[in-house]
Order: sequence, then structure tokens, then C-alpha cells
Amino acid sequence: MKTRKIIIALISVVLICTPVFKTLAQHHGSTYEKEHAKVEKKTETFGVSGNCGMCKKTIESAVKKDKAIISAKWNETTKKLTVTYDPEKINIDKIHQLVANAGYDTDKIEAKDEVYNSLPGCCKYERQK
Ligand SMILES: [Cu+2]
Repeated sequence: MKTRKIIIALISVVLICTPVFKTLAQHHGSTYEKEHAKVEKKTETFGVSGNCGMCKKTIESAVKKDKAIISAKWNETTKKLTVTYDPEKINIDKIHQLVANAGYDTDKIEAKDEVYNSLPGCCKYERQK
């Protein structure tokens, strides 16, 4: 008889606690999803021509001007720009355009000659035409 009582007690504990655990798990899940959605972002790397540290500043700040850009880093050695952005607010083509508008050729978009020509002498990178 004793064992039967213990078993009944155990079953009641499980029955009472299951909904509590479920609620806790659901709550945790939805908070996680919300936080995750908030930081939804995309990172991409593409080629951008350029020469020096000044080019780096110009390229990075041209891209960062847009609020949808979370971070932008141009590598002087590899000539690659790595951008992290909010894909709901900007797309990769627009980011290429921002770089080209500043006078720098990208993998996809060439800068206009007049903008390129107005770059400081040290920044006049060799164009791949
Ligand atoms: Cu430069």
C-alpha cells in the first residue's frame, strides 16, 4: 500500500508541474524569438578598389552614412569590404551604389569618372578597365 501512495503522489506532482514547465518553456521561447528578430542582420564581403588609409575612411564612412549599416570594414590588402546590415532596410545593390557614389569601383558598380577624378591624388587607384 505504501508504494501505491508514493506512486500516486509522484503522478500528481508530474501532472501539476507539467503545465508550469510548459508555460516556462513557451515564455522562454517567445522571448528568445523576439530578441533574435531584433538583431536580424546579414554580413557580406565584396571587392572594392582603393589604395590607402584615406580610401578606407572614405569607403567606410560612405557606407556607414546609411542607418541600415551596422558595420563596415574595408581591408587595404585584400581590397574587400565587409558590411553587416539590416536586410529589411537596405539591400546589397544599394550598398554597392553607396560605395560607387563615393568614387570607388566595386565588383558590381563602377564609379562615375567625374567622382573618381575628384578623389585626392593618393587615392586615385588603378581602375580595371
Ligand atoms: Cu586613398
